[in-house]
Amino acid sequence: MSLQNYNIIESTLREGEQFIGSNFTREDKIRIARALDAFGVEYLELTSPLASPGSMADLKAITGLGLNARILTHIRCRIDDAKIALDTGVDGLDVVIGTSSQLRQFSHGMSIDQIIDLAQETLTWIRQQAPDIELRFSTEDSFRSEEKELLQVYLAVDKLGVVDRFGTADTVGIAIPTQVGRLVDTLRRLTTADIEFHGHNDSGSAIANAFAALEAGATHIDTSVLGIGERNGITSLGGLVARMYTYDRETTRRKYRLEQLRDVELLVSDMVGVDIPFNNPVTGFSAFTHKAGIHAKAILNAPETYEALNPADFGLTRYLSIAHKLTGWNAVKARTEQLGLNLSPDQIKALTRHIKTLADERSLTLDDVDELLHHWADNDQQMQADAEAPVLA
Ligand code: HCA
Ligand code: CU
Repeated sequence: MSLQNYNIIESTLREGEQFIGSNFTREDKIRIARALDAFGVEYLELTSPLASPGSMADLKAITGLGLNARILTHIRCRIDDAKIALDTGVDGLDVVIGTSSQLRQFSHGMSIDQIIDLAQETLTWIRQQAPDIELRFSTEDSFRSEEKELLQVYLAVDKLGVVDRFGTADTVGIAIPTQVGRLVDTLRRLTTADIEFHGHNDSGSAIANAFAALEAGATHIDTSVLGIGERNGITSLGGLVARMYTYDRETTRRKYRLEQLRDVELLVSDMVGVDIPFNNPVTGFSAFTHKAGIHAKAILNAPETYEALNPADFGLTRYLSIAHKLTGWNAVKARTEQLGLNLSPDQIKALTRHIKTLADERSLTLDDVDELLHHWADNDQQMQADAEAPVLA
């Protein structure tokens, strides 16, 4: 069920603001918010209004835009924070407190009992003040917390019946999918609220962990554009969308304006001064390139042979690379057809052999190959004879 009906909490304007390269102006935030809203994410999470006077004003500006996405802000588990956040017109509050021994010792210094008391007091107060607000309670560093203590906290909060959603956070990016699935499943069975997963990518598992959370019944996943956030960030929006698309193409196409993904990423990458990585899901520059002759042949026959994602769904095109020693004659033939040239199968095969020989000696460009194709099509007999001659050492 949640694999079709999940919600994306897009946190580029909160977690993403914690990326080393981020320094968003109000204009920037408004452009990002509008772009993500048009893409179709269900929620936008913004930095706490307590972070700075500008953060407060930015939050108010974005709640005033009238977007479809619900606007959340992220606050510490304190009545003083909540008071200020409730004044900004947000649709929901994401309340967080650390529960791992590391955070208890080195961050806020509280025991589990003190955490429970504070959570009960704060969450009950918020619910009394704002009966309709969407209220989430999360434990920071959930996956390094003692499971027994963690459940003590969640169960005590669940009993209050005041929160809509529990968050789980892999704050330092160490969780693996089975572990995420287990915690989400346990919370599903023992508590009544929705479940959110927020996963960092320190060990490269953020997207897989988000999927495992959904499989186990999570209802909300945190993302940021290109995964930007503290250190190397969290589950990326594009990565999650690619993961969900390969699981259920139709639902993903229905939920989100996939053809806008690249523009959203370019907008943010430009603002934070990074390039889209070459191996980024969907939008990395080599994501839809095919090189080996065997691959190229199958792609020409039926692209799905080597493509789990259809580039056209994302407004992108595939590219067959032919100017190299792994090339094959089917790919060369396709290029001659693209160029509208007339070469016989034998000529194309001979030309393919020639390209391979040349590529063994130096790197070739598509222009080099195109030039050869044109010469051969113009029936340059001398060139063909040279190509067929044995290569001298
Ligand atoms: C942080 C906090 C957080 C909070 C996640 C949440 C994390 O360390 O900045 O509210 O669920 O990764 O734990 O982003
Ligand atoms: Cu985080």
